[in-house]
Amino acid sequence: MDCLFCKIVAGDIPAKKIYEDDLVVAFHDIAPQAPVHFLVIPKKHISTMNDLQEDDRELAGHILYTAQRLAGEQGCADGFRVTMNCNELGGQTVYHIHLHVLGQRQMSWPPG
Ligand code: IU
Repeated sequence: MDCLFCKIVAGDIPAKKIYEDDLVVAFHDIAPQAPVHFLVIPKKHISTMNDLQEDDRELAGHILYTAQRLAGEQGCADGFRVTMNCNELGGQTVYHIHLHVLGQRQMSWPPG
């Protein structure tokens, strides 16, 4: 499968990884939108949030919990934002789900 993030999981494309376990990988975003901006992705290929299945509920929770834990480790315990874009209308550009974690700047609402 020609998926960029699957290649990062496999180690075929370099990424600044900050965490890895049997289910997820986290790495710094290549084009950071905040002083801290990393992505938490499942090792399993799931194209969009719409493709999550009931069996993926534990994995989805693990992604969220990993984001919280790493946000603290990256100095964002006081506040941070998580975002998962879904499909073109939601601003998704890479079709392997990823949770953005952004921190160390003031966030505003609504997002663009
Ligand atoms: P999006 O939610 O699908 O729009 O986010 C994709 C993100 O993946 C975006 O922030 C990119 O900067 C990031 N990214 C990356 O970290 N490494 C890459 O090799 C590529 C995209 I391509």
